[in-house]
Amino acid sequence: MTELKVLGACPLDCPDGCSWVVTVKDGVATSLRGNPEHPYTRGALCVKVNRWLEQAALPERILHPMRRVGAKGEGRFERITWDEALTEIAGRLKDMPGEAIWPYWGTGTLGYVQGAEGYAGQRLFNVLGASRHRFTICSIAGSEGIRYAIGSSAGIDPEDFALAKLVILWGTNPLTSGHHFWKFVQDARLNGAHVVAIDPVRSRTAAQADEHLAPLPGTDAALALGLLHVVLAEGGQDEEFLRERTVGWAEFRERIMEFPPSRAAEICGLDEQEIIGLGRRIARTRPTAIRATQGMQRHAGGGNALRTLACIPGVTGDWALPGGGLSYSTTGHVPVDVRALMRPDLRAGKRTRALSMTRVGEALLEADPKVEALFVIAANPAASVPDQNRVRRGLAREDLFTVVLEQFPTDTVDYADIVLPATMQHEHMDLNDGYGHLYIALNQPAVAPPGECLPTTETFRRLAAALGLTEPALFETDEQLVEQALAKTPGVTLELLRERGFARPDLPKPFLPYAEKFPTPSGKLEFRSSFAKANRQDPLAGYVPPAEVADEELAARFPFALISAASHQFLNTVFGSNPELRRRSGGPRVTIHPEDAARHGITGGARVRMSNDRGSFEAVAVVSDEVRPGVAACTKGHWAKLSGGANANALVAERDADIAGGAVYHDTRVSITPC
Ligand SMILES: Nc1nc2c(c(=O)[nH]1)N[C@H]1C(S)=C(S)[C@@H](COP(=O)(O)OP(=O)(O)OC[C@H]3O[C@@H](n4cnc5c(=O)[nH]c(N)nc54)[C@H](O)[C@@H]3O)O[C@H]1N2
Ligand SMILES: Nc1nc2c(c(=O)[nH]1)N[C@H]1C(S)=C(S)[C@@H](COP(=O)(O)OP(=O)(O)OC[C@H]3O[C@@H](n4cnc5c(=O)[nH]c(N)nc54)[C@H](O)[C@@H]3O)O[C@H]1N2
Ligand code: SF4
Ligand SMILES: [Mo]
Repeated sequence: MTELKVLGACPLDCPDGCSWVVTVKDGVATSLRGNPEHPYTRGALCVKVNRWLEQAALPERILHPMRRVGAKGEGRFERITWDEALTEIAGRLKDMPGEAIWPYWGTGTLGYVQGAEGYAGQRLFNVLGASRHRFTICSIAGSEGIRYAIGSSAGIDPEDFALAKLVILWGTNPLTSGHHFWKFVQDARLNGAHVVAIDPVRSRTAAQADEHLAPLPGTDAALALGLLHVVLAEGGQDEEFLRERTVGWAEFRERIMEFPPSRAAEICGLDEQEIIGLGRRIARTRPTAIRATQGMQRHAGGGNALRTLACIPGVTGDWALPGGGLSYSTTGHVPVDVRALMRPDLRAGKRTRALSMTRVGEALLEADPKVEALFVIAANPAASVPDQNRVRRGLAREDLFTVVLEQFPTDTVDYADIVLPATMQHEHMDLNDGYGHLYIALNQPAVAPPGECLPTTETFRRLAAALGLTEPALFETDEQLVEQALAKTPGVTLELLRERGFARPDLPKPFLPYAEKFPTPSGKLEFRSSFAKANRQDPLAGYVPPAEVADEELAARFPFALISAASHQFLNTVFGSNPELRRRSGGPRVTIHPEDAARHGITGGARVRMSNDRGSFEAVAVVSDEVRPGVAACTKGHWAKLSGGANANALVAERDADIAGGAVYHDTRVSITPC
């Protein structure tokens, strides 16, 4: 018997980017565990990925190419060979204008080689002159908002939270959405730090905090300005930092003065004393570290919310202190040569339109020129994109040719013309990092793929051949791709990664990216931003109200603001069909406050229907003061077809956030009635 330990990395869209070890006996993977050597993973994975090997062996795993035989949406297929599949796809693409093709990458894998970080297959789509894909689904509004203020969306190292004396967990639920961060919060606590959560819901995380503020969804920038008002009243600003290191302070100060705590309290639905209390604490506590992640920017004003939050450590001077500042994502600190992977030069200067991945309904039903071919790569838009009913009408178009590369028979697969079986992470090679730490990892294939599954790279190499293309860049191996991606990563080589599995590039610890300089045009933190001005945005950071949450007319018809945040048992819609994780999730649920329950005649355990003008879905009601009045909380990730035909995205609007076209999942008004 041979036994091997193969080092790999979790590919899922989670900040933690865990390193894992697969034990392989006689070619069969017998265990997959967290790598104890990895400073962030430290041996533990999570409730979801602990079931990875079980998931890989589920009987519904897609193992061979298939062609649709039923109506679109029905999910009836016949088995075909790879040759038949590729010949048919190549035949359909041959006479199509390039822009009629939309390669749609999702976040099923973030890998640089097989997934979203390097847009696996983009080289081929460049040669074809396909429409470009705008990655608006997750973090873009906040990233761009922070960039306006500090020049980059990459904040401080989450590990450095251990050095903070005040930790603010703002619109983030790490105990569910990336639990390895919690160790550093615990370390800070052991050193006497106070931990505050700001969340309309008493999430798993908020329940563990020392203090919890529950503002109305989408009002965080008003809260931030109110807190800064108190900081100024207390003299907690860092005058030297403001003078030497910032731009636009006089104007931003005026904006802060428009938000006395009484006004902020009214906008946020908070008690004025809560704002004064936290403002005073911020004024006197150095270093203060703010962890704000994607949840709080899924609102019409989400970009400016993150932008305004990034200004707080600019007023207090925390950006210059170890353990001070803000963390949203680390992407950008560890350089990976994405251009070398995607090769935009293969477009040969052709300009093509960009399509937003959160406006699928609009793009499929209204874009001109028409989208004629859709390639869905590690994505599940029928379940995860706003305005589900409209998305489905688009996917149901008879004249749309849809190819889905998948592992499981998702809601989206049901609309495919051709389904191509995809490998899972322990069956292919990839390069991964984590957007919540500073390590990079090589994922080595541990076992041979089951059935006829192929990695995304190999699928597109074969399609390029079927199309008769000869451009050598379309045929490079996965190993070559990894080497090209790493060419500019200081101190990290393929050999090193093969040996250890992961590496931290040459970055100091603690890591103070902005101790000396901000990567803005002025080199300073910009309260008044030249990037914003160039994008015709308000030059000054500030509060942009939520669209639906703050709409009083809408509130009369739809009294609840619906939040559909990360589920503890699923990762987006990945694991959504895993029987044990579904059982543990209890199925779709919605939590409302006891006062609201009484007013609307809803009892705990009853089936209820959430509705608005776009659609409806059903869930079991939970009545609890975990949510503030006026808010209803459910989770994302439930497959529509396993949940009565719809999920929360049947209710979410196809609307862009204030900055960069981000999605507005948590800015949704609904009514709730017993079924
Ligand atoms: N288990 C698990 N982990 C995941 C995911 C998953 O589906 N499951 N998804 C992954 C992905 S793709 C991402 S992007 C991240 C997201 O991870 P998070 O950033 O944690 O995002 P959410 O879960 O959407 O929201 C976090 C918290 O923000 C709160 N919130 C919502 N709106 C507001 C607001 O306006 N203001 C404030 N202050 N709080 C608000 C919600 O109630 C929720 O508790 O997690 C990743 N990790
Ligand atoms: N209501 C609501 N909806 C949301 C959100 C929310 O907060 N609320 N959050 C949004 C966010 S943050 C995100 S990031 C999106 C995610 O939405 P999507 O980008 O659609 O991602 P997933 O739902 O995870 O679906 C990914 C699919 O990829 C497949 N997959 C995984 N690995 C591979 C692989 O190696 N190859 C191939 N070919 N396929 C693979 C999985 O089986 C899965 O079906 O959802 C968004 N949707
Ligand atoms: S989902 Fe997140 S916590 Fe779980 S194994 Fe993957 S990276 Fe780690
Ligand atoms: Mo995401």
